Amino acid sequence: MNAMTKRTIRQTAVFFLGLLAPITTSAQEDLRLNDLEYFERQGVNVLVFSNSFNGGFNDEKNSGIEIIHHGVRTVQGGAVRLNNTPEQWDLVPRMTNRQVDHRQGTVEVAMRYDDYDFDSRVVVTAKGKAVEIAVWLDKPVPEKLAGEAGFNLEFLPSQYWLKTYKVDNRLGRFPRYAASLTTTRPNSEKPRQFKGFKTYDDRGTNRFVDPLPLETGHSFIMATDAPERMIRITSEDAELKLYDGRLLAQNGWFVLRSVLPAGKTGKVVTWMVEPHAIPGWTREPNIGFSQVGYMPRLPKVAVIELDKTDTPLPSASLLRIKDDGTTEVAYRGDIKPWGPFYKYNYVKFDFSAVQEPGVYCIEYGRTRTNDFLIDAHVYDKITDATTDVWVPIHMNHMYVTEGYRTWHGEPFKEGYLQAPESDHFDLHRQGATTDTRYKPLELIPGLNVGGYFDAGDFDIETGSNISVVHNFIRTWELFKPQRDETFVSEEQRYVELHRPDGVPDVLQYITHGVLNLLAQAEQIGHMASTLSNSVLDNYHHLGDAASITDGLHYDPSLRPYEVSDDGKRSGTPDDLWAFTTRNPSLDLQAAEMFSAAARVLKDYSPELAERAQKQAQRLSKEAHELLAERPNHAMRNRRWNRPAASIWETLERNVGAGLQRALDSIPMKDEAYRQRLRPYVQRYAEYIDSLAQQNPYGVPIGLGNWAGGGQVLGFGTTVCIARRYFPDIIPLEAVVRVADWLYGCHPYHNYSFVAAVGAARPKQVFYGNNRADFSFIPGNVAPGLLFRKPDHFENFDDWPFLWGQNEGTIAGNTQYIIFGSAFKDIVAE
Ligand SMILES: [Ca+2]
Ligand SMILES: [Ca+2]
Ligand SMILES: [Ca+2]
Repeated sequence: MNAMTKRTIRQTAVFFLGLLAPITTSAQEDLRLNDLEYFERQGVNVLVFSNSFNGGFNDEKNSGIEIIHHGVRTVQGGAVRLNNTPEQWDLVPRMTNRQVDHRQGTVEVAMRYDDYDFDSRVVVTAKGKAVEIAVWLDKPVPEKLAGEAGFNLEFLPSQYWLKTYKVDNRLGRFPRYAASLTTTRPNSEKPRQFKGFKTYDDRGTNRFVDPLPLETGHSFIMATDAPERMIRITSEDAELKLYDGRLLAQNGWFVLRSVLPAGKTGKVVTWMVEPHAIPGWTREPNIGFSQVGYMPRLPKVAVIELDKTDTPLPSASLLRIKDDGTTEVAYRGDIKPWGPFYKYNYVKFDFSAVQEPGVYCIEYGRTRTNDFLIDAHVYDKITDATTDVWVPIHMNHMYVTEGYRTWHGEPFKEGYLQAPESDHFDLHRQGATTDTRYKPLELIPGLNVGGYFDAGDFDIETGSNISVVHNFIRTWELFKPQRDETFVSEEQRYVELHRPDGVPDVLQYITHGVLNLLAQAEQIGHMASTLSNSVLDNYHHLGDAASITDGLHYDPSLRPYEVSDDGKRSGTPDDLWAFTTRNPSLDLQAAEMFSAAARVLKDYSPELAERAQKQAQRLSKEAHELLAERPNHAMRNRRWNRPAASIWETLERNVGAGLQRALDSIPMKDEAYRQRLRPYVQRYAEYIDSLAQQNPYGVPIGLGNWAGGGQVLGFGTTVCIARRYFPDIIPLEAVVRVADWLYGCHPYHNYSFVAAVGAARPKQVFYGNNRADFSFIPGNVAPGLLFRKPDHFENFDDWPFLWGQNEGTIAGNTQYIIFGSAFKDIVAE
């Protein structure tokens, strides 16, 4: 019997038996290695290094052996590791070989730690409903790593906490919060961390913290009380130990581990891992729709994501929730198949015909969505939380308060030191020369003013801060928003949310960005690449930004943790550094921004505008001279370094790359320009059309290691502004796609990617700087849907710590303000 026949029989059975339990044939299949090179049975996928440890930020909790269990990636990190509970900056193995043997049903991976000249192999073999994971060594574990190297597998805390486990014959429950035993050991015993950095401040003890196991045994059954998470793991040749990684880092996972035996070669550790599959399980349909709701006359199309074994139903209904709380069918319509896209199958339900304002929900088979509005005003508030809450909370060098709550005190009062030559943990470098008049570790005066925290961290990324100012300038020039909900006093270094002060907030936000960037240009002479942490142990800070550093100037003549008699200096090297290697192309970006800022600020703040204009001219002149000395410099091809005429070349080459800039120029140009642009807008409309063929959502879906939210916002903004000038070419339907996507019409789940905004069901956790509280900062926009190879899209909403899906950035969130403003403007037409 082929799979299709089986499915048909099962579906038919379900159909005839109504809602009785489905027949369970397919769930009884064994695990088999599929064409996408992972082990599969209905409800269980076991991936073996489909994603290896090579992301930008070391251990991203996204790699190694992974298990997608009833649709949720709950297990990852399966590999030979050097710590009981590895942190982000602990060493990760480099995959040196991966071999898939379909005949034997095995995947073999070779991995290597270059720092220790240590090689190992892991062989995974399907054995009925389980996989055998075996670790092989051709040479014994290096002496330095004996007792440290082990095979680890990590379990997602938010899916396992509060659930039971059984170890041999003992019972236990996964803790909601980490509160188990630890010990300390000499630093000399700790395997090296990334580039030799240290994630911890040992307070002068010279010892590191090592978690002790919660349990030890040879047989583990995890989640005996939750069939969708139940996994049985046994080992006859090795002891299994369960650890809680959250003791060291809030983003740690539960870790099951077997230390590799010293002095041995061959097959040294063997585990049998059997993830339970619920008989007859089919993934619930995910009905994607806009949680913000719909305007009466706009298109309304839900995209329904179905398990590939699920047979689409012929129709779906829109239910109206009446004023007395009862429901009635407002519309019943056909389901239109779209087809497969990666792991799932997609159908659509178009209910555009319904235009009567009201409260509605969608019913598809047994699945009913939460309610949403159809109303003319549903989009009115989509940018308010971002402008009124998210942005001011990210203002650096200010005390920020809201009602009874203080978001943070004034950070980095001691200012910034000249970075010495160094490598860095957040992908920065300081070259051999400082390119400034300052000596390494000398205080650069005046930099602790203005600027925005980068994202979930607290550094000032100069490039991103330039984008922020650009985005606010664009918002101002396009829409002139007079909204005033924020009190900003640069003199008092004080910000209060929801307190109008008579000045449009956007002008204050531009000013705040410009103040830091101007300080860089004036004090350093050019733009710093970043103002960032000098030590890793305060880079991963979670808490009040004002407590990242001690606020005292670092004085190396004092002992660590010692404070000078006058209370102004300390021996703790926690001050942030300015990375100052000169980059003329960054200076050019800054010059362009300063020039635009001078234009916007000339009435509001003439003195600041004049300073900005002065730096714009100086930086531009010097940068062009420096670039001229580098004849083959790649920057020659960058847009800001090309004459204006080249816009047509750019459009000719790639209409997507040039259209936004071309559209932005329309107000300054004549009718002939607009006519010359028409064919390119037509070409862009064809691209928009082609997206609807590529995926069921019709937006550009990124497959990178950071989800493609920024790309979607950029696309949405271009579509909106193209529609503004060429409504006969760009259909209204294209405009709503991006809003639908952001607010819930996307794969995996149907929650809005924008925190707390107008939506019935926004996401509940984000990778903001309050992520340790499993919370969010209102107005944040998640990068969204992260692709894991070979066929899985994901956005966790119970685990905030994966930055690639849940972190919002200042550049991205201010881009959202432009998109939201443009979108409101277009749909109001
Ligand atoms: Ca950063
Ligand atoms: Ca204001
Ligand atoms: Ca300090």
